[in-house]
Amino acid sequence: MTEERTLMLVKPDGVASGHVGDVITRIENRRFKITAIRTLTASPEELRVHYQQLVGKSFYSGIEDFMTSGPIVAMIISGSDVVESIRKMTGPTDPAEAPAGTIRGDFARGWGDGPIQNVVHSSDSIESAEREIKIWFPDEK
Ligand code: YYY
Ligand code: MG
Repeated sequence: MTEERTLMLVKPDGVASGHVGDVITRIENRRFKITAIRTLTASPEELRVHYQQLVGKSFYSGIEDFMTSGPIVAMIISGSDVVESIRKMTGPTDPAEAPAGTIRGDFARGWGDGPIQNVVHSSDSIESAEREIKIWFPDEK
């Protein structure tokens, strides 16, 4: 049980539908600490670094259009085993598959054709978290 940190983004659909507070409440209820938070609109350049493993995919342009379509809220969350815990709270990628009780299961609104709109991003490993934190919080150590 080591102290670690992760990155969460509330995506444009989560901000537009008013779920920033719900997401923060869930994080705090689990006794994790939000150690940095900012609202921003992502640039295509930042997103290409963030989603570097998806840039070559046919659906990437849809992800870019969606993720740059409105403001997002970026957070650094700290705590014991926080990376895995926040991934579990996030739920599976496809909101139609996401169980009740997960952020995606409870708050995603629409799915079907086009980019998946699944409310939040969370880092999938400690290494990803440290890489992604540098993109959205360039002044953080
Ligand atoms: O980590 P997670 O967000 O659950 O999924 P990834 O496989 O890393 O994909 C990142 C992001 O890309 C996903 O949240 C939605 C979007 N996406 C998509 O729109 N269409 C796909 N077929 C795969 C991923
Ligand atoms: Mg991922």
